[in-house]
Amino acid sequence: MEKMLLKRMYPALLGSALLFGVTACNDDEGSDTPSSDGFSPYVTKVLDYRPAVGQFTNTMPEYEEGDTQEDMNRKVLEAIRDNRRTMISLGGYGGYVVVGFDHTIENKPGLCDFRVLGNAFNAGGQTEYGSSEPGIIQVAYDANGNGRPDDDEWYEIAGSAHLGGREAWFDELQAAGNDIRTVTDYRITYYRPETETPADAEKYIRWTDSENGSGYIAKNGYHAQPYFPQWVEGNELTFEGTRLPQNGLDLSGEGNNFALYKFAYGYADNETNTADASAIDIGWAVDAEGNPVDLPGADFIRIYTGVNQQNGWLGENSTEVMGVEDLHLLEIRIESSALKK
Ligand SMILES: [Ca+2]
Ligand SMILES: [Ca+2]
Ligand SMILES: [Ca+2]
Repeated sequence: MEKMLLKRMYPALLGSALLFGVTACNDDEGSDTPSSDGFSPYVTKVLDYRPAVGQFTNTMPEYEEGDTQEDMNRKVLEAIRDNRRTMISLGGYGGYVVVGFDHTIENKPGLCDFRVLGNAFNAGGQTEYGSSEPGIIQVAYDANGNGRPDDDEWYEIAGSAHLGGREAWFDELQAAGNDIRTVTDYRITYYRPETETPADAEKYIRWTDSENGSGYIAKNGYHAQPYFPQWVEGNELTFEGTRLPQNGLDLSGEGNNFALYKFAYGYADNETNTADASAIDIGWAVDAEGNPVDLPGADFIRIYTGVNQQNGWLGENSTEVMGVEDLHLLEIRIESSALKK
């Protein structure tokens, strides 16, 4: 227990290391293995799971009649804890999950600190695109030590398309009609459908957004269950956050071969789980004005679907999550500067 407390406190001490004349960083090198300190490198808590509307909502994980929010949180935890790697879906834009750990994921200077596992893959023979459904990542350091992520403790990881960043494919996809803007303070509302068997499947669940946009989540032929999260009360579902550029391009021109282009770094479910570019440096966290913040670590991580786009028969862009890994506990060393090319 004492060791646990020390470990828990350690990141908080880092910020004041100079005051004490401590060169603590080096002492800790190499000791962060699961076997020596007993901490899990994986998710140990699910605080909230609120997917948006989507073709995998209510099935990943499965909603059963009568399930409450707590039941769904527990099902998500059963899926993604302990390296189980069972996929959960966050649905369309804005859907999110909030997870926690049995320790603080340390923010080591110059190094990536964790990665969110998803199901992104490259199309055959391609490095630029495949299935990339980027989730935006936020981190919270429990500064007031109350065991909860308070509203003023959240900071967003500024990935490659944040802060005016551009991707190599922007021009090509803009020419194809995609909205390639990154919009901060974006807000979307989905409306509960009146029927599960719409006469026009393309007009199944309506949404409106803060950009004066509106549209529908279509019901496709592969997934017949309700797409509106069934344990959520009320007829509207609203999400807010940053909205990323639309990264889906129909290569066929006939709606049957969608390439989902990859962002350079800093998102979930965007790169393959083994690629360095799927790793995240807590040092990339920024405040609401885009200024860097210097966090000692992360106690909680929130992931939300970052793109609002329908991709033909693929359906809506939805971030999937299979877990989170503390790279330091797993002794995986990835220098973050190498990812920011
Ligand atoms: Ca770091
Ligand atoms: Ca707190
Ligand atoms: Ca995915």
